Amino acid sequence: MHRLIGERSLDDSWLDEQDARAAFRDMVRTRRFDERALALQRRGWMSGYPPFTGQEASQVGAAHAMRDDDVLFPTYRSNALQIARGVPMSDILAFRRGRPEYLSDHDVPVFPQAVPIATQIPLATGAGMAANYTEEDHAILVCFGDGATSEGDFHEGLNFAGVFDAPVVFFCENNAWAISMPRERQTASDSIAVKAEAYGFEGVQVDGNDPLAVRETVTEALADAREGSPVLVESLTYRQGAHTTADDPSAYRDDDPDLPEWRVRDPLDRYEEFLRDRGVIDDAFVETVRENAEAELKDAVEWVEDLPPADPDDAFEHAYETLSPALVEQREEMRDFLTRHDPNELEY
Ligand SMILES: Cc1ncc(C[n+]2csc(CCOP(=O)(O)OP(=O)(O)O)c2C)c(N)n1
Ligand SMILES: [Mg+2]
Repeated sequence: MHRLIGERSLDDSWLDEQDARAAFRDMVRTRRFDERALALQRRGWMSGYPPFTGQEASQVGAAHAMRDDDVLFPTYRSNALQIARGVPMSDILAFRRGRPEYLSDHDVPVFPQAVPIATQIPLATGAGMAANYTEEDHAILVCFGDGATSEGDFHEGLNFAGVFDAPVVFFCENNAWAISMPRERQTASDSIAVKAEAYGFEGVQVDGNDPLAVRETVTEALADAREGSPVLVESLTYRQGAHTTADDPSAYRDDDPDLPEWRVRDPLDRYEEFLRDRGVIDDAFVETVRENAEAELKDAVEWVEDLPPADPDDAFEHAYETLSPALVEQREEMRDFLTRHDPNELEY
């Protein structure tokens, strides 16, 4: 398997013009989505938002490597991956406004976004083991961050996958930070990829800011997984913005991170330049892609604004068949609070 980092990136040998344009289109779509979602959050449209800007190449590359029937386990940070897989933007915006996920009838096999760190990893391994039992040949791609690798769930999930030959690609987006915790303080290992060795399968690092390299790597990894060899992919990328809209990164990192240029440089600018240099895209193409993304977003936002308001009681649904007494009490407290406050007047 390749080790695709740094100067070997954006290699012409992986350049299929049609696929390359499709990746560019999805990177523009998702970048506009992220910018718009942040702006909407700022005016109180949703309570909080975790931006992914800087990780578009990583997520679009992985999405384009997946087969239609491959199953995705996303996190709160993987919106670009979901959108590039075919989840409508409106579903994700509605979710962030308190609606159940995936309101539309899209047919992307995707699990709910995991917010509790790493909990999705053993579930994804279980889904892979289930595919083995039922003799289906789809694979699973599970997303998580560098911080998730310090959780027990990460180790349990990878251990089971190794022992039971689960068809799973463990897709770790190493964006250099877990909120305020830098990668060097997260683990003393040389890399995250190297951890796969302990579970008896392959780990690989890829330049996560190169959509072609990520696509190539994840395609190979999914093929191996289907053959019974799970793979851990460490996608080296960078979180350009805040952890979430509730975070202020200036409190813990300066503007000049100690990372190579390819890692911190904007992946969209870098990729656009690469494609323009080779005549794969031009002004007219870029303009059309931007206009289409804008129109798609406008429709998505309007669709969500036309929905009836979310029911606050939904926050207590879907986890337990019968609510525990403590949760019943919390729901009463919330209902009482809402009789005294207008949710639209609350400051987030
Ligand atoms: C089990 C659990 N512990 C703590 C948190 C609080 N928390 C939210 S995001 C986060 C950091 C995750 O970092 P990483 O895995 O690198 O993902 P990133 O946010 O960088 O995409 C933490 C500790 C949580 N959501 N779940
Ligand atoms: Mg991280």
